[in-house]
Amino acid sequence: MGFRNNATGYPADILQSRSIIVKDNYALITPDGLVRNRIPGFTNCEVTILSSPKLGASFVDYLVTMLPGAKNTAGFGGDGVETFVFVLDGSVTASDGEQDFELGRHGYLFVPASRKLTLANTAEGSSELFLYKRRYLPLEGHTPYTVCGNTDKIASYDYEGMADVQLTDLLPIDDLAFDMNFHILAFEPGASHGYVETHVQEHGALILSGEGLYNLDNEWIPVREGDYIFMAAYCPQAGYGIGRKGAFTYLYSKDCNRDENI
Ligand code: UGY
Ligand code: MN
Repeated sequence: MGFRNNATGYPADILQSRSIIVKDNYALITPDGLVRNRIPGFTNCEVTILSSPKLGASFVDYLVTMLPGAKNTAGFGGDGVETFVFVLDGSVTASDGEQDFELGRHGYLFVPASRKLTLANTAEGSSELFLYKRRYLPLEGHTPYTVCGNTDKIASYDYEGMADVQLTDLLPIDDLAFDMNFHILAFEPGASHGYVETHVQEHGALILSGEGLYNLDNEWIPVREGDYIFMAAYCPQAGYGIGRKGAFTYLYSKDCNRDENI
């Protein structure tokens, strides 16, 4: 159901939803309930806002369908706001105002808060993007920089000693200039976290493939490709890869490298 899977009009069954919203704690947002948001600067784009401060997040996540000819030339972020784009499907030209980057499927670009991100669809059809912005927390003597990559070309590594759980880091993990990172976790069917995490960092997670059983504040919830999960600070969290659809993988953001204020 819903505009993202072209299933509008009367449903075959009663109205129902798998989405769960517990503000300031966690949310499961399924594709079915998403609606279009018109955002100034995004021309020929269908934009949906996922996490936002209204949900309890310090960041904003978006899904963007760039229709043929779509662009954002006004620029996204900048003036203290860092941005990140990940290509789920299709191809775009992304720029940090100084250099253009051609991003294909699973390509990404991080643009530091001193610059704006601009976008143009280069696919013949539509391109699907995951987009992120957050106010940057500066650290004296450290300056973040533009990072471009493609997750199909980055080596993953065993997650906390478990070979059937693979972790990929999208941004540098050894540079204090970065106040957040993006990662991909991939669980083979039957694999899981080693413990239920409880931590101060927040996550926005988009499930890229497979099915999982996810623990959010000690509720076990089935999730699958296309679902989006918000985990607020201190929300207990863990997952199992389940189902017959291959690895359960998700792209997620995590704040890092900063102390908490008192
Ligand atoms: O890095 C993390 O905190 C990650 N393991 N959390 C998660 O997958 N929910
Ligand atoms: Mn975590």
